[in-house]
Amino acid sequence: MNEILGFPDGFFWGGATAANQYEGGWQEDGRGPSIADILTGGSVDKERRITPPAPLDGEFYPNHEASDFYHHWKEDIGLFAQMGFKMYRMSISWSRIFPKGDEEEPNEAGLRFYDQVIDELRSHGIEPMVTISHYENPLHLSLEYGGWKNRRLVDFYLRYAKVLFERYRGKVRYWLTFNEINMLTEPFGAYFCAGMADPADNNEPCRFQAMHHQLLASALAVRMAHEIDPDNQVGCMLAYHNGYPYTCHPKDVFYAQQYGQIHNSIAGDVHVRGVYPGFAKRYFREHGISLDIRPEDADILKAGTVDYVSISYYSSTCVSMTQEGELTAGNGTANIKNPHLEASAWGWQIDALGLRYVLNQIYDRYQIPIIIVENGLGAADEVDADGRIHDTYRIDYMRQHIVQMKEAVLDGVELLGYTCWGCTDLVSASTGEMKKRYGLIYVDKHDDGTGDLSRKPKDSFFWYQKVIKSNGEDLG
Ligand code: BGP
Repeated sequence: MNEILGFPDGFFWGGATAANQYEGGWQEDGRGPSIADILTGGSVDKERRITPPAPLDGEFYPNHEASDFYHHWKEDIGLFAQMGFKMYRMSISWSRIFPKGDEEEPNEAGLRFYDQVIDELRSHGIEPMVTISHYENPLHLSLEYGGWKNRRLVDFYLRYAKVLFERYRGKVRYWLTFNEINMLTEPFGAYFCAGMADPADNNEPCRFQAMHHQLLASALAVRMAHEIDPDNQVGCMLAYHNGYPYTCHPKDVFYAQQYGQIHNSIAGDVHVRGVYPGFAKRYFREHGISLDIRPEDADILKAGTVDYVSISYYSSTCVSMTQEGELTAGNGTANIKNPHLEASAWGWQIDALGLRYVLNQIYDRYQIPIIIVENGLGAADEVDADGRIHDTYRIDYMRQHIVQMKEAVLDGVELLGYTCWGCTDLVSASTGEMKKRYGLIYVDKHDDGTGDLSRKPKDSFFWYQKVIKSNGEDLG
């Protein structure tokens, strides 16, 4: 028996971004508006607002320019290469390719932008991983069709996915169909995941219906990707909700199990096993959720299971039957605070061991490869008097998590890669702030829209460079 003693050769170290939060160029070269373009800025105590059907005069819309990757792609990829990235997870802006989403023909100028990006990555030996849909439906699909509660979006999505699979055949091998599809179990997901702008649609039946349509679209896309190129590897992406029982009362323990089943495993099981689990059926029945699932859907789901699972993991919380206890924020959630953990300035509790726990849990359940495609610390970095950014807290966060990833690998988890979130500073999805920075590369851009967009490596940049060079052995 060969024992694994560390990260495997060829481990995909890298970083991740999403077009809507990073790219900017919102009206360039024929791009149409997306749902992210009508989201105002916000802050930890001021909610972002959705302002359909168009941006309002006098409001600030942080995603319009974002970090302007649209004009800095060559420089940014050069910096990724300097860090030694093996993989870069990016997303493609759907409305750059199909400005309204329901056209027959794609926008060639939009594709040309990604041609350059993908070729540049490959020229540096960086494997691109593409998220096909990351929080940015074309806005027209929301206004005209009501977003993903409408089954017609499945066809529009497949037309778009086909263009990408054909265009990037042989150049992109790793794909993700939908970012954090299971956020649809939370109110946050109605708009971000499904583009359902009407508040009346933000209820469980609509959100699970939208999820069903996305699961169908995903399964059909997996099959299509394999037909177009058998080398394609298509994964799902789950925002992994890690909710510990708040007490050892069996009711709390059981509640925590159910919490994980609903929030992680409904979407995960359909993606990986191709069927809805029994507890989903019971949950739907007992919560008055009656979905439009057609007879042909079972075969579609069964025939389009994913090749690997990817997750975002930032923090953990506690959950309890009684719902009593002080609440704290997490990615798309607010649950009970854990007295044993510290938190980021945004209240997200830092729990590196939780990552090992989660990786084992997922691998025990599915036994297919896993990639961590988001992890990192959102912090209000400042440029110091010496002109540098000393983000030791981010280094500590990443170090602790990488230590636990290695433990999970030693536990036998088949972990293929790690792309830290927001490797270059970008707009926060939940708050719309630039101030909540995740990057190893600083971008001179601020919440009032000022800044010259110049890039500067932070201390974490040089630390991560060493980590990658040593394949995760030198974490000093
Ligand atoms: C995930 C999203 C990302 C990202 C990240 C951090 O939910 O996939 O788009 O933004 O979380 O969250 P936030 O930006 O809200 O800090």
